Amino acid sequence: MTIARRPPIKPASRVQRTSRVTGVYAACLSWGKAVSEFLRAGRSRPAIAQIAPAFYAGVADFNGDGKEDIFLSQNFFPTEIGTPRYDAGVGLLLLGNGKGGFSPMSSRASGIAVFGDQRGAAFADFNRDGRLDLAISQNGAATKLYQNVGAKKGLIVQLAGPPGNPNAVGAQMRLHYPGNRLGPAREIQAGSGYWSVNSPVQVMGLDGDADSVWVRWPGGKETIEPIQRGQTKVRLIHPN
Ligand SMILES: [Ca+2]
Ligand SMILES: [Ca+2]
Repeated sequence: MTIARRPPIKPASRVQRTSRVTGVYAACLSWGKAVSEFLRAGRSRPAIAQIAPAFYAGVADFNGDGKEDIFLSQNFFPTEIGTPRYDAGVGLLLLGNGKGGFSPMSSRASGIAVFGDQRGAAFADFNRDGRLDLAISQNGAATKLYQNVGAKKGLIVQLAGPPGNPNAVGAQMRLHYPGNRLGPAREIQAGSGYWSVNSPVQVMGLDGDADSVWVRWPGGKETIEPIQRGQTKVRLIHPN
């Protein structure tokens, strides 16, 4: 893995101006076991993750090691009169160890440095190279798009859902490995934080040679799709 030697993520482009604040949030208690583990385990919650409020906590495998990581968008500028703005964060990537522990990456190591009033964020593999990319919005400033250049490539999984739900929102998926070992669960969701949504096309990090993809579809049906060693993408269709 090259993540320690060069930044895994680099700025790709500025996208657009973002929204204005319409509410006040102390912190974003987002979804996923990874987030709940992170919030529950004080020993795994490093100080740098607490130096500013976070509006977005996204769970995905940003370095492609098969273990879920967390990205926090940070800061909050429009505080009440008499309270200084919270501006100590630059966006924080925390690498998971698969056991509920998370280690923060420095901005220099991750390549992520957003100095403004961060709000929503979303992940997607916009260039389809098997590495998950990240967009981070700011209140009153440009949205930043970071292209992941250091992650190990993962398996791109696209689901075709049932009528009325073409992206299979609500589906869960896990990679299966020899020895009946399962990777972390990923869920397709229709919202991922403040005015943002992740791509329904998932990049599943590989922790070895997976042999199949397990999916629990909206409605409860379960399928197991074999995959070949070295396969880079798979498209699965809802079992009507
Ligand atoms: Ca990871
Ligand atoms: Ca990518």
